[in-house]
Amino acid sequence: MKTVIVTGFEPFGEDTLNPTEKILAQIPSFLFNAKVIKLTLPVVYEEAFNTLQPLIDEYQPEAIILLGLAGGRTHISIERIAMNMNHSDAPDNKGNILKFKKIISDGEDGIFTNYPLETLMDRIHQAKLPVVISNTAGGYICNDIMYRTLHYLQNKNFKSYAGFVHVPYLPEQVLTKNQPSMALKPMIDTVLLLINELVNPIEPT
Ligand code: PCA
Repeated sequence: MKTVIVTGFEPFGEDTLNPTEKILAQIPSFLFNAKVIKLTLPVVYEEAFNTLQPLIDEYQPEAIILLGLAGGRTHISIERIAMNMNHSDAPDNKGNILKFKKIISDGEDGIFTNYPLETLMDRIHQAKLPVVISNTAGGYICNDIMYRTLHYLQNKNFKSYAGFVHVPYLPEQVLTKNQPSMALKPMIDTVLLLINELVNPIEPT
């Protein structure tokens, strides 16, 4: 049976919940002929990837879908590229603040997701889901794990699809803040669609 790994993150910074944990709770453990491994990761540089890596080795999954919160964004966004740089004012959940710090000292500057973005975006928009492509995953933990994951797969010559999806705040997170939000349902629908498309790809018409 094919396997998909879907990861979310614990809350971080001033936010007491992370929508990605709620998404994971709603994704079945078997669907579309695939086993779905769900994992919540610590918001800590490098540790997030180190938690994921044994599962990549164990399952050599068909696809890896990394989810994170990007508070302030209006749309669900699929990240095109991870950069080889940790740089953020925000401390991680262990208090580390990293700036101007390469993730892998001899790694390439950037690594593109290997998702078939054009086909995926067609399917997503046919399903009327508000998803865009983003050209930056930021300089914090989400970019860190996306870069490390893609770099690891390349080094190991594993053929898994891997990419990162940022989601906006949930409505309950912006009750007193003037920030955009999105209901949980379209987030879940997007992840389900991604699982299906990546595990059972249909040739583009
Ligand atoms: N979002 C953060 C880290 C954890 C999360 O959900 C980010 O965008 O880097």
